[in-house]
Amino acid sequence: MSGETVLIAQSGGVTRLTLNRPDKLNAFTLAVHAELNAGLQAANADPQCRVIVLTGAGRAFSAGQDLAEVGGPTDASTPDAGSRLEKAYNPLVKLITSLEKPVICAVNGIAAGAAANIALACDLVYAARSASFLQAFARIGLIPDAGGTYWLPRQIGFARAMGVALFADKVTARQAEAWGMIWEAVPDDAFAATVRERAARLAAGPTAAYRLIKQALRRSFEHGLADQLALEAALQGEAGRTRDFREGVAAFIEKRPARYEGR
Ligand code: LHQ
Repeated sequence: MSGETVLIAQSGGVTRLTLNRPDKLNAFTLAVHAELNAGLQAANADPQCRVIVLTGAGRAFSAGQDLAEVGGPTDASTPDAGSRLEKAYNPLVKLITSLEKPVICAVNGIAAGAAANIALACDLVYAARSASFLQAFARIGLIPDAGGTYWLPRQIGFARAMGVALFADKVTARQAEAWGMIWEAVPDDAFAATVRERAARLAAGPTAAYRLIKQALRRSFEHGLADQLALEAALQGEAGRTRDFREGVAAFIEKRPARYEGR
């Protein structure tokens, strides 16, 4: 199933997608977009997959758009930056936020440009302590895209969002964790094992409920309290009809670990 630019591996309910252009710091080309899109859609549809992990090969997570592919504004043969967003990045961000399974972004090294913001669209971000996040855009005369202007003010607040966008300095993994931009910064030597353990833990969990938790939290951005309470009631109704809920309660009463099936 793996393509040339995105490696795909599955084991124990976890589908791992690895951006694989390490000599170009896993920069995004149209080929990467096509393979990543297909891989994510396949994982979402695959009943064997209960958790998705997105990571990068080599020393970077990704350097964002491959700048050699888009060229400069004077090159009439290259696509307009806005249309590249509409054709490739915006669909990718919408796809990631609509996936039914938990998506862990394992930021193994620098995440720059659009890649930093693709990470923020994922459900949980783990970063190696040596990794960093770089809103590189203003360095080359662009604005944060791929959802950056949406996630940053919500996750780290307006003042920090403005600072990281205008100065375009690296945000370290520990700073990102302290600011609430990511879930956890993990020491480099424990990074791979930690991501594996967390992914396995989620894959053994009540994944039907995870789908509903994701919907509830993601849609909260659009809602006032009354609408959100109504949404919780509807989604909880659905969760309460799952086999996993019955199993969770039975396991609690019988004082044993639950065996969740994800339905
Ligand atoms: C790269 C790249 C890269 C190509 C490193 N492209 N080769 C959307 C719509 C349309 C238009 C534009 O953009 C967007 C969204 C965006 O993502 S815009 C932002 C694009 N990304 C950047 O501006 C970041 C550019 N890269 C960097 O600033 C540095 O490479 C960082 C800080 C990420 C890492 O620095 P170093 O660790 O010093 O590595 P390096 O710069 O030496 O890079 C290693 C190689 O990777 C090198 O190739 P070479 O053949 O010389 O060894 C770089 O040219 C290549 N590379 N980023 N985005």
